[in-house]
Amino acid sequence: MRKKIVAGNWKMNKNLAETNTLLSELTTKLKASSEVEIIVAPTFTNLYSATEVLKSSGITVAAQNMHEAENGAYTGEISADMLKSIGVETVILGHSERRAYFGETDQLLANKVNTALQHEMTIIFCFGEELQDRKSDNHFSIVEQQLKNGLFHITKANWKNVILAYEPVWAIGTGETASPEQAQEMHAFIRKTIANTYDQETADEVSILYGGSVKPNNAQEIFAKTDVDGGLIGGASLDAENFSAIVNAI
Ligand code: G2H
Repeated sequence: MRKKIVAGNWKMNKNLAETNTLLSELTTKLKASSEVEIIVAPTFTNLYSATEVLKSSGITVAAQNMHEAENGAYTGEISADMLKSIGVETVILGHSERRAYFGETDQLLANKVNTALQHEMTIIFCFGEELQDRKSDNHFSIVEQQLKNGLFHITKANWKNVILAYEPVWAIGTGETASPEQAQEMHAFIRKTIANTYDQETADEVSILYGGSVKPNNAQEIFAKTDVDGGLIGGASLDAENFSAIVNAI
């Protein structure tokens, strides 16, 4: 059975006090369950306190990014070892905002993936096509390339540390959502691509999340699709009521 996962990507939102308030609201509203794994990704400065607040809540903490090097002269960057040393075991890599605004390429992401795996971290690997790719009917080949170039160098054994997040760029923070059918079609394609490259078992076991304007009013129909195993939630994860409703929609 694949894991159902709902992850909140808080992006560059919430200071320390706001983070603690939202986390304590979440711990009140959401109880640890074997049905769904809940992950939140506050910004770097609040990760340590988040791990403390969430201790024994069943909710885990992820970082939104990390550097590929072990350490060194990389002003402003954060390493895998630093994350692990404060109890953060999961990292989001390849979010479209990192790709678009910070020039993260497939090659760079492949290096970050390797570093995260060397540290036995779990990776939420994000990818997805832009609007022009979908309009020109290239969305499947773009997604396939992103996976092949950034991720498919890993071994079969490494897949136990990987969660995929398909996020069509045209649906991110725009209020536009892929229809449940569009999400299902792409998720099925992703699973088939993994089966062809690795094997069916690997494809069947990896959780594939959908991300892009998931809200309480559309989560249930998206999560109901066979190959959608949960969501990576941006805007709606900043409010305890909304995020809890989305978790409960699984
Ligand atoms: C996509 C998503 C979370 P939102 O970026 O990663 O954000 O739900 O605001 O579209």
